[in-house]
Amino acid sequence: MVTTMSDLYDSRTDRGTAIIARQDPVVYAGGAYAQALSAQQLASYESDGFLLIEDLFSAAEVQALLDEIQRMGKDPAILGGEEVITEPGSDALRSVFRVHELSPLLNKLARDPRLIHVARQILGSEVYIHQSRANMKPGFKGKEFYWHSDFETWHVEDGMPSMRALSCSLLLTENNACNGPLMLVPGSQRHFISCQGKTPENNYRSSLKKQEYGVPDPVSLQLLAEQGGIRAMTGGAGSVVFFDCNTMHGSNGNISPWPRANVFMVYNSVENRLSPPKYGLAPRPEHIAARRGNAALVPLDAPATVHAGD
Ligand code: 6CS
Ligand code: FE
Repeated sequence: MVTTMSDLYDSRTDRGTAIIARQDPVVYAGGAYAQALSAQQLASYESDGFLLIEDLFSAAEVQALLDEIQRMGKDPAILGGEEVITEPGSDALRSVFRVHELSPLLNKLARDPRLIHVARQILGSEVYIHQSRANMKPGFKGKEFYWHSDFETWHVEDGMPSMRALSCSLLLTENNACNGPLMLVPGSQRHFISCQGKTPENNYRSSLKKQEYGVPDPVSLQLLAEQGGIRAMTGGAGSVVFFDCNTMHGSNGNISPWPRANVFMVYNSVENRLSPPKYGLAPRPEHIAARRGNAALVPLDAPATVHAGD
């Protein structure tokens, strides 16, 4: 007889929608694994499911990163690759994935002490990059990202076992009320919304332009928003938002003239490496969900290791 462990976070089965209480911590190991956030910042992250830190990067650092992303967005070698996603209905650049491996400057950003130590502290272990991307949200053309929990997708489509990952979004332009800032639902990280609909093969080919599966139902969304409200992550370039992998979020289209460019690093715990995807789905490509490139990242300020014979 084959017995299978039931999945705590079942989603996209033929059952209806459901709200399931989170069984995983939000802050691991009491937040003692690394020292980056104050006790107050950590408590705020734990209760809201996110934390906005303004002006974490200087104007010069942001400019260098923006220049690099804009250069990548014009590089024929990159434009011809599968890492590039265009906006639905136009050729405008929506996202570039795997930026931490396409660019040495972005690789350094992934290992920057201001980001990686926050991830290590919250996740209570060493970390690696599960996914990185630049989202361009160009003026007039940038389309919305509908409400979703990243974990719901990563659990079903990538086989991520637990809620032990977080995203960090570095604002490369000002994010204001008009250009489609990230919106988060405080407290939503404590509820897993099980979604309806069976995932088609190769879903990522369309989902990264417009998500159709893993979309939460309106009743659950209304409940979450009534409990926690909705907070828009507006701030100047150089600000950073850290948010839990299960925090409900989305953003509106950008009909303003001002681009909204952000770079995302998704840190996953080395104790939460990917299993096979659910329901026999084929694994998504490496540039969307790292399986091979999952060695612990070395922080930029880590003491140099002494090799035998040195
Ligand atoms: O499918 C994914 O992994 C991506 N999709 C969305 C809408 N957000 C998270 C992630 O970048
Ligand atoms: Fe997301």
